[in-house]
Amino acid sequence: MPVPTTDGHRSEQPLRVAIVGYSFMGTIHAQAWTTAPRFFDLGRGVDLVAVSGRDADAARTFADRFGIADVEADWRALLTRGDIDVIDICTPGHLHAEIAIAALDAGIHVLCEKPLANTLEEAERMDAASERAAARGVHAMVGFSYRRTPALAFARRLVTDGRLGTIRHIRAQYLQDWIADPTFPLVWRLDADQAGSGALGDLGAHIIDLARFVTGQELTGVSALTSTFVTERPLPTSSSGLSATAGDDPEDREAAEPLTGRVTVDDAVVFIARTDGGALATFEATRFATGRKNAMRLEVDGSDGSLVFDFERMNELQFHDHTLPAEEAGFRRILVTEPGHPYADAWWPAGHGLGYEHTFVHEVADLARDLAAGRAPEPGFADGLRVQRVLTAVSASADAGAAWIPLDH
Ligand code: SOE
Repeated sequence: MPVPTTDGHRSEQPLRVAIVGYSFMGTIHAQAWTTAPRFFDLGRGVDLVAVSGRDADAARTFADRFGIADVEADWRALLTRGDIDVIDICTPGHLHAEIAIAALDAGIHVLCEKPLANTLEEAERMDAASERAAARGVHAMVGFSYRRTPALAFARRLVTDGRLGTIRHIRAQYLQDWIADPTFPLVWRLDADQAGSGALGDLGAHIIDLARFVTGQELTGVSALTSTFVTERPLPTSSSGLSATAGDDPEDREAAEPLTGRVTVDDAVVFIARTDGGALATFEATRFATGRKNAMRLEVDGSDGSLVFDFERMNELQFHDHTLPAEEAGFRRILVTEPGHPYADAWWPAGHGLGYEHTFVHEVADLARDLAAGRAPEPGFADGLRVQRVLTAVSASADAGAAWIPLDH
């Protein structure tokens, strides 16, 4: 179903998108694709052409919810239909490489959820495929959606404009608590074969990318510790997004105890790092910070000022201008909702604020505009690969008892 553009006209040639995966990320991406052309000038509409997923009934329900005409049981069918411009990969990580490389080789643009891959080897192959494709005008983006939070895009602008001076410290945390209960079931995000890693890849990847995005610096070495606090969990009977239910084996209702399985990923990670700009950095990612729901926090301290951000107050940025007289300086709260702030003028009057889903709307809007202009979108697979190198070094360091692992970008 073609979606109207901001000027109310139906474009003759909408951007035709297929989504692979229909759970939490698939849903928020579908919502984003549907909303983006209504608020941003993409030069054309967007047509959600097809969805692909394992469970045909669930995929059909998803398709009906978003007005998507076709359900393909096998994502490979998307490659040969000839009516798809972008494949949007919202699957668990173990499927990213195969789908992304096949799509790019077939001449179809790709948006791929983060982390880019489950292994460095996969990420390298994906980056090579994206370079091959770019030479033919076919592009790939990795879904580090938080880059499109207005306050974080504004933070980057302040750093780029020199308002922080020389960066000395980066302090990044991503704190959630959705698996703190030991009876929470063994969902795919807790299975290394599907997810690659745990809090590290799921949450750590975001804050590594954000540290790079906001400061423009790369990590040059890491020393890390990880922990898995709950090693055995009940098997799920159903799951959707971050919620799930556990129960008896449906095949054996006589079973006295729920069947359990082993958690094969980290529950939490902490690591220190140095950057190529001479800063010291600390990172922490956990799903066990009770009371913290989506506390993605970033602090940056520079010689001329400091920034503080917390996604649980995502419309605000704290800024201390250290060049002011001491009597006048101090952190002040900037409400990042003025028309001059990134993305803000597309939405509501100042102070009315945005939410989690808007970051995804901004992501697909930027992608659509870049594709229309023939530009490579950011972050590309090269960014995903850089983050993957850090994830791999963090795992290697933790395995070696917090050994220092240098990184060569
Ligand atoms: C789960 O921890 C999760 O959904 C992540 O996978 C997303 O990337 C993040 O945006 C919210 O939390």
